[in-house]
Amino acid sequence: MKKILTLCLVHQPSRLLLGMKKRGFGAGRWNGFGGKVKEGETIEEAMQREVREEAGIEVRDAVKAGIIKFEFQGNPEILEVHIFRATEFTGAPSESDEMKPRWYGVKEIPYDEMWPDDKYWLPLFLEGKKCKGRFLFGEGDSILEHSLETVEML
Ligand code: 6U4
Repeated sequence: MKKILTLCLVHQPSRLLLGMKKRGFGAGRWNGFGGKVKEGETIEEAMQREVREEAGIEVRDAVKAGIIKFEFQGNPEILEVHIFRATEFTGAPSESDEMKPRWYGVKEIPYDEMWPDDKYWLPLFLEGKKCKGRFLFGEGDSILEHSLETVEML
């Protein structure tokens, strides 16, 4: 069973827009904006909709920056997260029911308050690379296995 999710990070030369997830899956963590792809939507459309709903902005130039599969031990579901990078947007980031946005300097990313896999792939993202990977989670946020590679094309 595979679920497709989107994750969009607005990356400007020295800063990154993150959102504090206020409820649901990943609550209490800083992350990019995104969610499930709905029936009838393309992955790009879902990404654009989630950024609009969660951060109140329209991203202009989003391009795919990664595909990472997440598995949880003892659970047959695979989450396939399609990661996008945007640099330009219209509107002003604003708080929604789901997320509280905030800019972080690229040298002050709050890795300890993010998904534990982010410290593996986000540095590659910040270098402008594209990546592909897989993480297997165990109990209590532990990463039991992971693979990650940079790629030219996704
Ligand atoms: P609901 O509440 O059903 O509307 P929805 O907004 O569609 O949810 P949600 O909140 O489940 O989707 O999306 C989860 C978000 O978290 C997606 O943007 C993908 C992201 N995500 C999931 N696992 C992640 C992980 N291990 N590392 C990471 N982001 C992850 O950096």
